[in-house]
Amino acid sequence: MKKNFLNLGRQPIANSFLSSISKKSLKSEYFYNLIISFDTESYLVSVRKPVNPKIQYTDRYAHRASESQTMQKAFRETALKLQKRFKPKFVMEIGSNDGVFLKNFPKRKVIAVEPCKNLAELTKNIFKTYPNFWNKKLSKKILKKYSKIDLIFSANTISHIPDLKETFQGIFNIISDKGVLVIEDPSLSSVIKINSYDQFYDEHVYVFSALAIKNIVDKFNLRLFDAEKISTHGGSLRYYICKNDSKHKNTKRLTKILNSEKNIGLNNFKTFKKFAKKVKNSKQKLVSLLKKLKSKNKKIVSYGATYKSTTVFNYCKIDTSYFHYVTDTTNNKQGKFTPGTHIPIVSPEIGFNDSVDYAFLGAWNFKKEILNKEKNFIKRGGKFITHVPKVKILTK
Ligand code: JHZ
Repeated sequence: MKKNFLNLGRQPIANSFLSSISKKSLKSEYFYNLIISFDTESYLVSVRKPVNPKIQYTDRYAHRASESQTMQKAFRETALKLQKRFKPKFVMEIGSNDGVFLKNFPKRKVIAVEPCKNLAELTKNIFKTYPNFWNKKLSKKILKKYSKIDLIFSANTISHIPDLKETFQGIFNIISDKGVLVIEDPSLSSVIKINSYDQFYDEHVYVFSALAIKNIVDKFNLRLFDAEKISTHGGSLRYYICKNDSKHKNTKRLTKILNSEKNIGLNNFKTFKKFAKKVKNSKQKLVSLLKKLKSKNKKIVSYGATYKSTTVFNYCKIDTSYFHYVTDTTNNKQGKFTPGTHIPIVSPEIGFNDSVDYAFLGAWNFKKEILNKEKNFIKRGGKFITHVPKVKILTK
């Protein structure tokens, strides 16, 4: 049974950066209610009413996975590690974005699946790219040209596809008997521990735990045989899945992770009710801190026009009355406006200058990379604000 535990209010599509804030474009802005629920049988945490993927993954998709050094390095290391452990003849990635993972493999050995046409365009001349949504039909189409796949990788994508049946039946069709499916997604345990409620937005239809993944894949004759904690996106889990009767042995570290999830109560509705209270508290603290700084005439900007910020800004009702603008390195976000709250987005070269007193870390998951890059800002007395794990002004 699905039980709701968190209401993050009226939200726009996290990726719908506006080109203009004319009356016409504001009128066509799409909103939905972001309500999060827990399934008491499968332990799956999900958006109660997912948005139609066709309005999310368009030819204007903004996120480029290569924008951070941290992610480039993480994907390079993951590719090497998987290559060494599984020695795949062929690798397929579901949700290949700008090719940041697949570029680490010989280009004749890879297949990319990327439904956002603008992203698929970026890689189609480098390696075989299917500009399609992942589903059973596509798995059959690929199998007409290729043999079964021994390594399927998908980072920050499986959690985005509402139809689990299409996802996993398609995977079951195409995975070889000895094959491995490797999934990475932000972990529910981290979200609960660090109160990163902004991991909930339209695209994150699911925030998985190992407990939930184990239950889900089991329904599709697949088996979770290993899992690993990774540091990306504020704490993620990497899941290793194979066919049910495959020889891959279940690992001790998987048992450890499953037990630790039970210990923190990821199989218990009460945990989520408690979390919802902490989220409300975080909102109050953030808004009162920003009000206080504004009353002292401080100039505050936000650093990184993340999808996560869409949740924070709209839930906390933070707009241009608090933030002058948001800075972001991504070309196709610059010159636009944040979804729902309409704060201008500018390049850091223009906006991250001496006039800024405080910068809210929208991209808090890259705190280390950003603090390292912005030493001069800190040296001259500029300060970062974060809401994760607690609302505070960073002193270091
Ligand atoms: P970042 C996206 O979420 C969407 P977002 C998606 N749904 C998902 O799951 C995750 O990614 C993986 C900028 N930046 O990665 C670049 C700077 O400006 O936290 C990005 O626009 N300066 C697929 O958007 C943004 O911040 C910098 O120094 O929450 C970071 O976005 C750095 C390091 C980044 O993901």
